[in-house]
Amino acid sequence: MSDETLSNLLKEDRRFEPPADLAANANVTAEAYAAAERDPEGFWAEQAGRLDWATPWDRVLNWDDPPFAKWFEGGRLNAAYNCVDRHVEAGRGDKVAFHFVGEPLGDTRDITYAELKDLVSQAANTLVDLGVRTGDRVAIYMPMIPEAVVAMLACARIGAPHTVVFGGFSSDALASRLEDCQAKVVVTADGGYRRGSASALKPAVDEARTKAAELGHTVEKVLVVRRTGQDLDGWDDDVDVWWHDSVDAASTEHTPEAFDAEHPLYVMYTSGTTGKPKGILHTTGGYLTGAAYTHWAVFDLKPDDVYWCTADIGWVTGHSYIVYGPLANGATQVLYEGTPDSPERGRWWKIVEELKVSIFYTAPTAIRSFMKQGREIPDAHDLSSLRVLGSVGEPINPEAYVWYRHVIGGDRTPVVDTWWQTETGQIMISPLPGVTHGKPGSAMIPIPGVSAEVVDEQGEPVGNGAGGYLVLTKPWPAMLRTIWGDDERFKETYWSRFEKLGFYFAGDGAKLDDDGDLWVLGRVDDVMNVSGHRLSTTEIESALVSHPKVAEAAVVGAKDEDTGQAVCAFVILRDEAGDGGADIVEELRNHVRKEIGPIAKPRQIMIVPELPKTRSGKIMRRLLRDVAEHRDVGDVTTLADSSVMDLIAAGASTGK
Ligand code: 6R9
Repeated sequence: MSDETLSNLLKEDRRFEPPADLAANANVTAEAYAAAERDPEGFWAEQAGRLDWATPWDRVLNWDDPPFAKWFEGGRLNAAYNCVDRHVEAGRGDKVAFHFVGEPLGDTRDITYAELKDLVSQAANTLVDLGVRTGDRVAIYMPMIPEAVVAMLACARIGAPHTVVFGGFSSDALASRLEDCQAKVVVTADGGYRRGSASALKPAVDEARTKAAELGHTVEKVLVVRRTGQDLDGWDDDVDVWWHDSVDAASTEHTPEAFDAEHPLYVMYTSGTTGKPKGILHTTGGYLTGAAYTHWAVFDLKPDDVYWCTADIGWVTGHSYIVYGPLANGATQVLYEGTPDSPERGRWWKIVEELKVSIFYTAPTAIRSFMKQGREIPDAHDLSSLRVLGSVGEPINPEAYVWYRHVIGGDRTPVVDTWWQTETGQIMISPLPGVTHGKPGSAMIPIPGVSAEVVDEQGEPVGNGAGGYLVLTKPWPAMLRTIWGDDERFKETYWSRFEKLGFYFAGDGAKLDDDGDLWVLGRVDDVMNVSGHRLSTTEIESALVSHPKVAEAAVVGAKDEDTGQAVCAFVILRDEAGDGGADIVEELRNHVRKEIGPIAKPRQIMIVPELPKTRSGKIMRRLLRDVAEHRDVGDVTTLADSSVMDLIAAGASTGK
């Protein structure tokens, strides 16, 4: 890591102390760090005590055959029972589990824990009627409606691992996942509401079923929720079953069976750097322990909080922080179906105001798009109910962090920047809102019970003020257990790089500042090498976003004859900046030069209307690299909106 690169980040000197009342009543205190370090297994055993176990475990961690972990060996439990029934049995059946808000205005529905228990039991009975047995896989391809959560919990209740496929994915993506995990049943809906209109889902399932059949895999049944009422062609009476005909008619009695702590809970597909997506396997006891503990600790959850995580359940964040963590903790949540700006740009803030949301968890990309639109939009709403804000998915640029805290949080709310991955299952590195101060752009330190380091090529800790690879040095309960059907790829991808040391390689670059606080720099493959200097894409993006005219920026390294790689930036301007003026490109190039140094000055800056993003808001830099290096744009199937590339390519060819 070059000296210029490091010193730039070390310049951040803004600090935000925890609010006094939050600190005084915080769920976690500073002692937790030391206690967990003294006895990590004892610490996690204590956290597992948050759950109801039908049979207690004999051994907290079996790490005899690394990297294959077994947590809470011998223990048995039911995840759905823990997320639903036990709250009803404890007399909290009337508590709202979900305030569901559909995209069409006025389409709302509150679901209590008692109602959720009935719904999950009914759906579990239906899945059994459809032939699903313990261990069978069920795919879920749904909009963000309560039935999606119900379907996940129904699977968990009968021990059938689910695989949720994001509703924005194509039928090809769905087919390959159905085939890879050999899903017996698909749960879907006729469609969902997005940007003011009904978009179809069921036809993609029909296509995926045909494609899976061509690959030699037969999906036996498709359970269909009627959400939009749109016409459906191609209904197949032998396969397709309406939810309202089956689930609504099923018994609300269903006895949950306890499963082994290591029983598979779900498979979540995530894209690898190359090749086919990896099916990340999570199991029951350790995963639920990790999700429940972190949700309680990192968001300082209290019984009367109204919590809202804006992720889609097709992403791991939706699994850990809409379904398993919050429900295991008996929280009241908002579940919102649509886009942030439909039917108007203030929709999210209207929901926060109306439902008095107190904890809000979203992604930096959303924050930057609100910055782009200007603060008048959130300012028109009363956001005073908010007390903790969270960020996930990418490094949050310091300017976006400060804007989030100031404009959305009214400078009262801590911002927790939470680093974790599909593979980690739970938040790993994050401030604790009542304990740690906030530092814009830094994910700070590992939470209690988690051991992370920044190391060099040899696996040696780099020490404060230096950069390297982010590794996890001890097993943790929600860790992935393997890649579905591919133990070798699991070992190779995550455990081979520092095999002798037994470290988990996260694939992210990071640095420690002089205080020892951690800054995630993005994927290791996002690190550029310009004339022998290592530059992080994140850092140059943050420099661009700190310019008042810039809303969002994506930086890639493109091949360059002189410098090896050259910095190419794609920039979205804030609405109020108009076209930025005639000299905007030079102005921004010089701004980066001033912020970071001459080496980081972009060779090229393109002003674009949109950036290509995945469903979880991550910028697909691979596609931008194609544009920067004048190649045809490759596979766009995992983009949330594939037409974006046409807009960018059109801009690039006109030299804008
Ligand atoms: C939860 C989730 C994982 C990758 C991860 C890293 C990036 C996530 C971050 C962050 C910096 C944060 N990432 N959170 N980078 N700061 N707070 O996003 O899972 O979709 O598997 O992505 O996302 O690069 O390695 P997943």
